[in-house]
Amino acid sequence: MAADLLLVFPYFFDGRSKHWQFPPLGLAYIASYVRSRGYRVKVLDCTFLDKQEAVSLIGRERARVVGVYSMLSMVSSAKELAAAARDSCEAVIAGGPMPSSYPAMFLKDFDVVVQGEGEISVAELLDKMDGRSEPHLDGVKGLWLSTRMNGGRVSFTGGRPLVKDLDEFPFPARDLFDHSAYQSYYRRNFGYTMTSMVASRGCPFSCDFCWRPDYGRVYRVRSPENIVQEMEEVRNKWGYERIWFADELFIASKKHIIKLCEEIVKQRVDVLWECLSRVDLFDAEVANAMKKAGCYKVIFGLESGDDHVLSNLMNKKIKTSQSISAVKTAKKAGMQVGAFFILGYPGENNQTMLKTIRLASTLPLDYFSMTVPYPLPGTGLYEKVQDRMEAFEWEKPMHGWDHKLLFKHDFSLEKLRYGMWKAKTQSKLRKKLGPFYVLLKPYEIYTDLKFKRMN
Ligand code: B12
Ligand code: SF4
Repeated sequence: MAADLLLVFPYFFDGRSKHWQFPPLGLAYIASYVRSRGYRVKVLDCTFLDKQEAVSLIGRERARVVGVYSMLSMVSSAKELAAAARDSCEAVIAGGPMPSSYPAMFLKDFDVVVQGEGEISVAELLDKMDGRSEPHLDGVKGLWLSTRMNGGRVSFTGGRPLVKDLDEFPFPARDLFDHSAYQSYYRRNFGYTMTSMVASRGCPFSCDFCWRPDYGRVYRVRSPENIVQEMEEVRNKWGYERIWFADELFIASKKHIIKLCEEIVKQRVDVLWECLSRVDLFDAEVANAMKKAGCYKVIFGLESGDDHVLSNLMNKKIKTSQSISAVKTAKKAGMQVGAFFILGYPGENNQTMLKTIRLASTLPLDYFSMTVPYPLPGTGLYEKVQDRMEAFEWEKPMHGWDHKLLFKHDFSLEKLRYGMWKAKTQSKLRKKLGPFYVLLKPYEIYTDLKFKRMN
């Protein structure tokens, strides 16, 4: 029987890179919620498919409503797949990070754009189409209605209030995804299996470069019992060995994280996990509790090695002394430590960038990524450079050395790439040479000078 709702993840993995791939949790959450209201739901996850296959599966399914996810790197394929669905369904709807921040960009190709948290908006939309409630879509909050759906004019039905208690949502519908494909990809490339989970939604901070329109600044967290129950399911039912917590702010309160760790230990969940953390919320007590509960890796958003850049340009509200202390504390607790840095934030100079390069290469990090600033629509960073934007959409995910400047910068991409290469090289050499690294100090001074001279 045809599905009431077909949810499409329009991402086609090229198979060439070796990066993380996860079933999209947003779609899995919508699927489980809508299913709990009695609708038939299917998911078309294109990660391991090719486009032709996806197009013909959409046509064959003939679902009543087709919902397509989109983030920055998927706008064109989301639109292509929407076009493929158009003739065989009653409505094509869009949702996810890009449609939430730029509904107008999707209203030509889609009938409805769902802005923000999707579970209840989609369920109420299906109720209308199914005749369970009176048919006018303007009664459903969080929808942008296209001209086709609204008598020739675009309209917005008003903001969707956030659900207060996240425990009310059923766990994401993992049964709708092909775990064997994900797991064999992980085994082949990493030697273990890992999938993602989210324990909270939203973040009360306002870092200048960070984009969060789906859940905004209101922070909501699931109860420790509810989180641990899902961890058990991921481990025991789906067989994943590791979990990556994809939360924007995994550690927001010491009390909560310690309770969560105690619950994991109490329930004896035999799974390793990793998460992101801010440095100001991380101390020895938290680190030890996390390690005991199976956290083997923590990744910090350190961003810069200069306090002025951190507070005045990035609004990160941390200091480099806190970064250094958090990394050391995590190492002492026996965790692997990763970090993110941004090099060349608008307003930076040679000195501040060299401080970042030095911090990244001197801290005892197991891994770090350094990128150029990426202005995501809707952020302070984007506002600062919007009149200098040269490219907008990222056709493909950008990793490693693949970076590209999306705006006309005071620094060349070549200089920033050189800075990133210098940070990586210095860090490798320090690790290799230990105390003998002093012998390479002239090399560091020479490359500092070269970096300064580049435009
Ligand atoms: C996990 C993750 C990844 C994973 C995998 C993605 C996946 N398969 O899930 C990895 C690590 C591979 C990844 C990579 C990238 N990511 Co990413 N990623 C995330 C992260 C941390 C969590 C996503 C998640 O699971 N959220 C939890 C679920 C429950 O929320 P949700 O997805 O928003 O879904 C809700 C609503 O959006 C809505 N909704 C979602 N989908 C749909 C669909 C329909 C039809 C409807 C109606 C509603 C709806 O309802 C959902 C439930 O409430 C987010 C940040 C975040 N916290 O959201 C960034 C995020 C989505 N990524 C982002 C970016 C930029 C990237 C990269 C482009 C970065 C790069 N290095 O190049 C790549 C591109 C990858 C690709 N494949 O093309 C940005 C997107 C910004 C934007 N405006 O589009 C985000 C928001 C991070 C950020 N703040 O910068 N990412
Ligand atoms: S970077 Fe992290 S702490 Fe800052 S606003 Fe984004 S999610 Fe919150």
